Amino acid sequence: MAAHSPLSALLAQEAGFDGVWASGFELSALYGLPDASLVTMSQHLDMTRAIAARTSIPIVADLDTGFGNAVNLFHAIEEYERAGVAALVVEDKTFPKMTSLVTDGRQELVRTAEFQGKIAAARDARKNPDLVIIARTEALIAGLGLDEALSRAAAYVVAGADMILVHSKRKTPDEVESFVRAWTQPVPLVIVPTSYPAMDEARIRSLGKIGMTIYGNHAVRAAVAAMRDVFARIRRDGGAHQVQDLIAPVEEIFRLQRMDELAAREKAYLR
Ligand code: SPV
Ligand code: MG
Repeated sequence: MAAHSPLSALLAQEAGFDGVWASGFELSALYGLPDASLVTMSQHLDMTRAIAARTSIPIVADLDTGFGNAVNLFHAIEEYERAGVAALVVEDKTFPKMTSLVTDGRQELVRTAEFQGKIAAARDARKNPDLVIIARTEALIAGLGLDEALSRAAAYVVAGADMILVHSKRKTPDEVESFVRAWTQPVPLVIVPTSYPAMDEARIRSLGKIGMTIYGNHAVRAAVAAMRDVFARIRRDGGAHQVQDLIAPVEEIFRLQRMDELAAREKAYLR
């Protein structure tokens, strides 16, 4: 499940998700900015570190394009590995990137060989061989077709990717399903079925080759919908007297903040 903060990551963990997607889109939205390489690596890395400090499930970090070329990516991998992530996703777009799901966005891809160099750099940069390097192809997002997406993904496997993320903005699962059916490499796939939610987990499992599903932006969208509702209600009613059932009790926020630990420490150390 996507997260943009330690709090949203904690809620994802409590809901039972296997991992947290440290999403670039979500963090950009949190700053009220487009997801177009405007939020810096250090901003995203700080958020990722803060998530790691408050959660115990694996973090899949969204490195966008790697914040530059293969040398920038090498540095990013070292930093994110030190931050404690379990997996990293790097996409084959040019830097600065354009967010994937926007209609008629400028979607430019780097050359296949250049991206292979990035995967090689990512592999060499990691110290722990269990750090999962996920190569993401945006060929379908860029409208380059299934053959280009398959040939790029195969080339990224040759370069050493542990998994392949194939992204699509079709409103139906057919494009991704065609990719999955045609995929013959011994490397599992990752999908982000945001624009094709008809692809539910039962359908994903039945395809057999998908090792990870990312709910890409549902945390920030849920937060926006909930805040908008409550804010409108308070404006409409001229007070907060009707929203108690719509919002979490303050005690629930205390629990998420671990106020009990604070109280125990006060008791133990304040003299
Ligand atoms: C993100 O959540 O930042 C992603 C998924 O990369 S998407 O926004 O669909 O490209
Ligand atoms: Mg992203």
